[in-house]
Amino acid sequence: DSPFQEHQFQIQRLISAFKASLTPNEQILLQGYLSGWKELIKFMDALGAAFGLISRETQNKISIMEHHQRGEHGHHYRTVQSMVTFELANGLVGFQFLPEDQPPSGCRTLLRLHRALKWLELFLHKLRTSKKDGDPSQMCAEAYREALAPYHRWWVRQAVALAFLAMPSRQELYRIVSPKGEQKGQAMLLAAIGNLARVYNITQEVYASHGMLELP
Ligand code: 1Q0
Repeated sequence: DSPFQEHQFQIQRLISAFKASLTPNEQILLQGYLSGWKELIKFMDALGAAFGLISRETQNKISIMEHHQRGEHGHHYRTVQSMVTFELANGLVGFQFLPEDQPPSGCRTLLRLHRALKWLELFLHKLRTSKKDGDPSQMCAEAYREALAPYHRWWVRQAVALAFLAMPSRQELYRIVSPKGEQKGQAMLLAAIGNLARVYNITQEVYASHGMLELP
C-alpha cells in the first residue's frame, strides 16, 4: 500500500488542514478545522477496535458541526468567530443546560473538540521531545490527565485508559509520521504542533472572552 492513499493518515494532510483553517486576519475556518479532525479519525481507525469508541465520538462531534453547517443558518457556521457571534446573538449557545429536544449547539460541540486539540498538542510535544525508550501510552495518559480527564466522567476515563494501552510503540509512531527517519519526523511534529497551537490559542481567546470555557 502506498502511504499516500486517501484513506491512510498522513501528518502532512493534518498540518495542511489546520494551516488552511487560519485566515490572514485570524478567523478560523470550520471546514479546515473539521477536515483536520477527519484526518485524525483515519489514524484512529487504523489502530483498530480499541479506538472505536474514541473514533465514533469524534465523528459524532464532527457530524453535529456539519449538521449546523447544512442547516438554514449554515452560512453563520463558516468560521469559529461567526458561529460564536451568531449563537450568542440568538441565545443558542446553551449556557445553562444541554437541550434534549434539539441538537447541541455548535459552541458547546466545538468546545469538546477544542479541549481534545489541547490533548493532541501536548501528546505530540511529548512524542517529539521523548527519548528512544519513551512509552507513548504513558505520554497519552499524561497529556490526558492535563487536558481532558477533568472534563470526563468516570467511565469515560476508564475506557480511555484502556485504549491508551493499545497505542503503538514510539518507533511505530515515528514510522507513521515519517518513513524518512526520526529527524524528519521531529520536524513534521514541530510543524503540526505549531499549527495546532495557533488554532487552539485563537479559539481559546474567543471562548474565554465570552465566558464560554465551561459550557454544559
Ligand atoms: C489515539 C487515541 C487518542 C485518544 C485521545 C483521548 C480522547 C479521549 C476521548 C474519549 C471520548 C469517548 C467517550 C465520550 C466522551 C464525551 O463524554 C466527551 C464530552 O462530550 P459530551 O457531549 O459528553 O459533553 N467527548 C469528548 O471529549 C470529545 C473527544 C473527542 C475525541 C478526541 C480524540 C483525539 C484523538 C486524536 C487522535 C490521535 C492521533 C495521534 C496522531 C499521532 C501521530 C503520530
